[in-house]
Amino acid sequence: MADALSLSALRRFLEADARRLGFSALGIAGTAENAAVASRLDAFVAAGHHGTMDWLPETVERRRSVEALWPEARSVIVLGLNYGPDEDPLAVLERRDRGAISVYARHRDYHDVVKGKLKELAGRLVARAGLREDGASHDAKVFVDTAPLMEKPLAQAAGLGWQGKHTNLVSRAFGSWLFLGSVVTTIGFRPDEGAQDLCGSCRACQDICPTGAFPAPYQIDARRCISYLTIETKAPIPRALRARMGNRIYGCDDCLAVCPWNKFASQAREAKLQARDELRAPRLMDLLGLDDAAFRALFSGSPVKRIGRDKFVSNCLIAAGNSGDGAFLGRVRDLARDRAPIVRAMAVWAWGRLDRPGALGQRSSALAGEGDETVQGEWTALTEGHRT
Ligand code: B12
Ligand code: SF4
Ligand code: SF4
Repeated sequence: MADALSLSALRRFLEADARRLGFSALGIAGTAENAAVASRLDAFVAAGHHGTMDWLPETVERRRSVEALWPEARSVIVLGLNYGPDEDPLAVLERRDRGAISVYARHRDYHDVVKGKLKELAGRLVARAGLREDGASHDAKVFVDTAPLMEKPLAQAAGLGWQGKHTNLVSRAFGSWLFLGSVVTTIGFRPDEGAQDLCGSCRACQDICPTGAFPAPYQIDARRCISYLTIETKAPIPRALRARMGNRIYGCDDCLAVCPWNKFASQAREAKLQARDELRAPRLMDLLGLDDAAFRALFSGSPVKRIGRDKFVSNCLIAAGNSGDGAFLGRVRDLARDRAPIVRAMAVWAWGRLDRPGALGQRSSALAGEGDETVQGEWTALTEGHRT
């Protein structure tokens, strides 16, 4: 096993290598369970705040601590990659003929970008680390987002920042714009000092949330978060929340963007995280016309591709319904005959918002030929006055 001196030399090597790879921040956390964090995870799940993300409760035991996930692990190297935007991400919300795609999805999928860097870092680290006490080689596993790991509490323990009242990690140097990734390893690095909460009396993120997704500061009810509604859930978006979504068609950045700590943020330097111009403020009319092939081509390499054309177009229909712009009517009416029920359902809702008398005029004949319960429900809701 590496001795104390070689551990500090290894840490210097690690930091230099992380900088070379373009990481913006690095810290080290231990692997033991933090009882407060674990009990808050339990409370989140018990309250049902995960909605349809069943993978969260299913992995609670492993998620609680790194020890539970991988007993041989001795430390967690937490890395942050700055994805600071080069323009005000909220400006597009005023342009009702456009769709707002959240900053994290305007470029290459960060999972691929961060994972590639983590693998390189971990491979080189293990190669330099020498042997463990039992003569075996050291080992390292890399995680970004999808593994059962509480990345934000780990990042806070590693000193990268604190979990703000919007529940994401806030960094003094990069504001809200850090992607997180971890290298979990059998190497026993000394953990860093955790970061202090610097939210103070601020509540800007709490006040701006369009859908009221924060039942209390530091707690999120994912079922009300536009990020969950537009990306994670396959269930139809509750009618009461649709009108509040405005033109947000993939994710949401409002609570992140208003954080005053962003004044210290800088633009992303990583070339793969530069916004693609066509994803900054795409025309809703064009997006509503996407078929499967055109959707896959437009979002090749982007995280948006993951939700598929039908869910994406259904999100765009909500934005069209919220636009108040009759120019969308023709396309919305066409989509009310789409092959995908989720698209037909949101087209009926958008039609009702843009031209209720016209939609009501089609209701009986459309219902007679409609076999899907969700779509039937949308036609029925038109007459019940559930228009929001
Ligand atoms: C599930 C998930 C979601 C869900 C739920 C969000 C959430 N806050 O949990 C949804 C789909 C809504 C979501 C949305 C987004 N996500 Co997300 N998501 C995750 C994921 C996979 C798991 C998070 C988790 O464990 N949630 C469960 C709850 C229990 O965890 P928690 O928020 O940490 O809960 C803590 C607080 O509630 C707090 N708490 C509770 N009560 C109290 C009381 C007090 C007094 C205090 C101090 C604290 C406190 O303690 C809990 C434990 O630490 C992580 C990746 C990962 N593996 O960690 C990415 C991750 C959190 N997401 C990320 C991003 C970028 C986003 C979005 C910005 C994307 C977008 N633009 O649309 C939004 C932001 C929405 C928001 N305000 O959180 C990044 C955040 C990076 C960062 N700097 O923090 C992560 C880390 C992915 C990554 N690898 O970079 N996400
Ligand atoms: S991402 Fe948007 S909807 Fe979700 S909590 Fe933040 S402000 Fe609210
Ligand atoms: S907006 Fe204010 S309350 Fe919210 S995370 Fe930032 S500093 Fe904390």
